[in-house]
Amino acid sequence: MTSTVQEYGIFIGGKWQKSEGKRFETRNPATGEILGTFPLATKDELNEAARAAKDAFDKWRRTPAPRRGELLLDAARIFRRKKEELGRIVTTEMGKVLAEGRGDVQEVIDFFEYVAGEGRRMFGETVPSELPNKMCLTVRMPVGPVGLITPWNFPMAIPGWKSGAALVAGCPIVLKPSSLTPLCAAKFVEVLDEAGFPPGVVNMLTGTGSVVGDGLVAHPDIRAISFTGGVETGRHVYETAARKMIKVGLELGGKNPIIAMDDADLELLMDGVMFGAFGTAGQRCTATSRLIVHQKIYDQVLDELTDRAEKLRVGNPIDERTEMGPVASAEQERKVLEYIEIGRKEADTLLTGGTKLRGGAFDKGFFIAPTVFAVERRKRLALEEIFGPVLSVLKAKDFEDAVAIANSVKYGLSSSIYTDDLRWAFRAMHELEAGITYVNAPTIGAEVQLPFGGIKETGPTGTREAGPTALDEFTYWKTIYVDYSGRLQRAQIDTDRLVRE
Ligand code: UN1
Repeated sequence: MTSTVQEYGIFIGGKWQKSEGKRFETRNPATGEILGTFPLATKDELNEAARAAKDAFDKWRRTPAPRRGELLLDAARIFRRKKEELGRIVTTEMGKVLAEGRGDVQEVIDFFEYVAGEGRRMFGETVPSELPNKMCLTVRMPVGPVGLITPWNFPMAIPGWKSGAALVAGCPIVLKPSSLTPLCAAKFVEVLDEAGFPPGVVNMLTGTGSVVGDGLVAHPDIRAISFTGGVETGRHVYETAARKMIKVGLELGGKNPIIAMDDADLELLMDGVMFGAFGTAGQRCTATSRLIVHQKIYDQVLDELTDRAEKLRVGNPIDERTEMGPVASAEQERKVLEYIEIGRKEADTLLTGGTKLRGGAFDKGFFIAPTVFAVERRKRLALEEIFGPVLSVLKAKDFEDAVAIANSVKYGLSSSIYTDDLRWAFRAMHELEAGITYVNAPTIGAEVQLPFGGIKETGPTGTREAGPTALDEFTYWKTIYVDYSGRLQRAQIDTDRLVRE
């Protein structure tokens, strides 16, 4: 029996359409099974989607924000109903373990519920005027149609963050998902469609970075871009957006450290490091990719870590017992193995792992053993983002040295310290160069009601997704002055201090 592979289209103006473009496949990274085929949308289709978003803008911006929020709440309810089905799709297409696949969907539910409430807040300010019978206020205005370019590692959650904020703000969206996870994107858009967003408010195009991604950033009708991905692509997006003089939100990866002080609770530390480093097979922007250990506990930590990493159950992520799945693609596998090779060449000490897993079911997928290297501070494994199950352990003399190592990279997304000493904890909160600092918890696992983003090359434009700050990417501030005095009043000139009549 031949099973037919489902063909998906692009979503423009409220309709699924066939595309003129060639097609590509999406596969399960654990088994190689083909999950569907998707179009490489063409330049014309991109223009059509941008046009649909532009045409929808006027009505959508005039739809009261609480109503826009209600549609997100409706979508959240559908996500809740379909959570198991969608979680399994995340796991099947992207390779994270099932608990995390469900978590990916949960993050959409959480954020949609949260940001729907922004529809009823979206506070501005009222500010006193220096003149009598005059009022001043600020309101948020939507920037216009926006382009959302999303990665494969959170194939529901990140489209959820970006679209939830854009939609409640009043911006129609054109979503361009990663070509590794188009099925998740299609399922995501199906939910928004079912929730009943008006035609043109939600659009989705699969395709190449050069046609769809670049095309979106450069398109004159697209008024802001929100991008999550690698630094080099981010730089290119930033430059193109700058030439067009539009807003751009960038979230570009990390080399996130956990500092382990000599008073750290070791059991707690090990649980945190294992989850932070090998959760999602290390493929989170927030993944713990450096463990910076106080010299006094260094040897003990290395021993424990090696032991724990060797016990981790790697396998098909759809099996509930699996603790770590494959990496997401052949390309990812190649990149991670390349870094392992660099570690070997640079004479870093390989403590465990360092190989592609082979034999039986492993041969069908992209499985890499949980890998731990002891690394010196100036080595490439200590500085560069790997985005895979590879942890670099570094030795620090004391707290100051640990912070210096932590801050020595070009990234600044997440960070963490394990200690029971308040002085170290509070100093770390202030001194770690990162958008997020955890105390006695790993670098992953941000919650949606708080700002998420980084500094340095992780977040050069200073935007923050999630939390109340999510709206900043998609709105600008309008300042309004209302003079009800009935005469011309001149700021800075009519300086009489008292009202006399
Ligand atoms: C990412 O990897 O880009 O904090 C996002 C976390 C998740 C989000 C990660 N909630 O680990």
